[in-house]
Amino acid sequence: MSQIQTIADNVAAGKTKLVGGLVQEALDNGCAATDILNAMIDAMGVVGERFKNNEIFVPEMLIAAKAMKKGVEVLKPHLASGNANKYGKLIIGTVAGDLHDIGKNLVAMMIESAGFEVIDLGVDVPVSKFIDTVHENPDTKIVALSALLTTTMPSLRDTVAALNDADFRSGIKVMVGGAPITQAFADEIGADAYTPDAASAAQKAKELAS
Ligand code: B1M
Repeated sequence: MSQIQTIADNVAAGKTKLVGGLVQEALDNGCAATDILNAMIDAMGVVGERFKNNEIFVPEMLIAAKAMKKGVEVLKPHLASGNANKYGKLIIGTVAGDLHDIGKNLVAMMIESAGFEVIDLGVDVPVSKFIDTVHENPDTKIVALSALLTTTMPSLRDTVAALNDADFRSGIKVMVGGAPITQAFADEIGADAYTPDAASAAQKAKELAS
């Protein structure tokens, strides 16, 4: 079995203590950081399928997420190029009611490495927190919102609506993303941009800030 497959299997099985070492070993043996990352993302897809089929439950999803976070921690220096603060400030968070943060963290990491100063508000972020943070940081260029559940798509809609009504709206751009989000939904709720993954989010953020 390939080293990358072993990493994916251990992420899916939630073997947090093993994953860091396995990722380091694969890197030392010349595996590409992006290949390792993609395999870990696929592993979370497998975990999601198992959950959907009632083969595993929330605790198993949670430990798989912890294992993936450990792997990303080891990968981070190999994925991020550390282009210091060339494009200005970007505020990011997962919308209210939603606790998923792996995708949001990857987006934040890629955007930071593309040259933004990232203010990460975490998960389950109330609308008012996004608004207050822009007020506290009037030089903000972009607000980036993540939502992973169909049940938190209305929360994404509310957050974008509040940003669209805010006095600072003409000075910022609003980006959205997350597995259930589509370009059509982004257009419908009045966001400036939708991207499907972390790499395209970083590319789009640079375009919007330029
Ligand atoms: Co949850 N969960 N979960 N979960 N979870 C999903 C999302 C689900 C698809 C699983 C399934 O049923 N197949 C399903 C949602 C179904 C739906 O809404 N249609 C689901 C469910 C149902 C739930 C609960 C409701 C379960 C329950 O309690 N009964 C519950 C909700 C809790 C809440 O949020 N209120 C729940 C809880 C959890 C855990 C807490 C246990 C854990 C999260 C831990 C954490 O994040 N720290 C968890 C996990 C791990 C998952 C799965 C297995 C993996 C998510 C993940 O990290 N993927 C997930 C199944 C799946 O994704 N296939 C599932 C890897 C990550 C890299 O991908 O987050 O999609 P993703 O991010 C991508 C893109 O979406 C995009 O770029 C990223 C990288 O390329 N992207 C953006 C994300 N944000 C972006 C922003 C952008 C642009 C791109 O611009 C700003």
